[in-house]
Amino acid sequence: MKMTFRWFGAGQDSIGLKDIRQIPGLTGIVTSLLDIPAGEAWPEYRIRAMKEMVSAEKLEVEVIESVNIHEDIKLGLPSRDEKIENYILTMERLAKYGIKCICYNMMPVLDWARSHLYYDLPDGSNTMRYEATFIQNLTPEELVARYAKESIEMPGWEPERMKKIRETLAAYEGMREETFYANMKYFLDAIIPHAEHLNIKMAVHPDDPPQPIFGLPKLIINRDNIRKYLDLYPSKLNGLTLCTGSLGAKKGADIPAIIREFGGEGRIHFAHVRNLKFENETDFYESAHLTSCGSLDMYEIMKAFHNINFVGWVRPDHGRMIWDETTRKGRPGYGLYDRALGAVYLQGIWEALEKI
Ligand code: DNO
Repeated sequence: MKMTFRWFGAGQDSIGLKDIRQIPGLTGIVTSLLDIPAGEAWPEYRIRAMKEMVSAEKLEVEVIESVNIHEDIKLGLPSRDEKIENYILTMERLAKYGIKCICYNMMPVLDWARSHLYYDLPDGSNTMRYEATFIQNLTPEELVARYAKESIEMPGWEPERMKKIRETLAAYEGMREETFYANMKYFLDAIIPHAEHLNIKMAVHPDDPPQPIFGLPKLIINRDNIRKYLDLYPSKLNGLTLCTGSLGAKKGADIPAIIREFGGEGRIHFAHVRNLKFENETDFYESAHLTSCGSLDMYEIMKAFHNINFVGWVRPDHGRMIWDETTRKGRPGYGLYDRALGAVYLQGIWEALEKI
């Protein structure tokens, strides 16, 4: 595996590449050009500048997280073709600068969601939390306003997207699951041949959390639906970002089995590895990465990756805010220290697995 770290980009992240570089064992970062709206082609000069900035710190950038999918594509609107063409242009330009994997998601309207962004834990740190009834009692606008007040910005909750939230939610009303799958297939049919030609691994991220919010369809949430999605275009380049925290937020999900099944077929390209602690059947908070801190068995998860000889990219995922980060403005879940501890912990497990 290659251990990486998420960096939101110049001017978009309070954490610098110089700090990230000091985390032991990292090969590189995963990043994006967050200011470019979904549906537009990424200009080559921007990709080049990003690449040069990261290379100057002796870090690699081989994974983009994310190139977002425009809502018109998910909804299957006639305007999707132009957005898909732009997506392909972006893929071509990224390939030219050494990008080997693109993470994206098919979540309708909202990327990941939490009820609390800075939930206090007894040890003085804080973390993100998901309380299902809390979210159900909010309107979409109230949730967006809550995030806007508490955070500089949630990745995936870009202000431009959120301005049209009511309109976009309405567009999904009554959409059947099969229509959604057909729209995804239309997208995959168009882009995967280019991914094959460019040798770019496409890695869809599961829906987070794996339960409906505001009545929106949530499809990529479990083993069967992942199978269905990957079968829409049976190419190795149509693969998965295995996110333990997203799939693992469904109680009872067998993450190691999912890793063995899809990883064994070479369909897992990128992994987000983190833990969470269940409070009841649906609610959880995001704990430190250690097995002893949460509900997921991180040793079994890493062992499954080891069993399949995983050579793809891994990153620690959301961390708690610790050591005074609580007072610093930052993107929820993406402070420096707890994620750095996570990166080192996961590498420790890996080293032991290599030596057993
Ligand atoms: C949250 C992230 C997601 C992820 C996208 C991928 O922390 O894991 O926002 O980047 O869903 O497109």
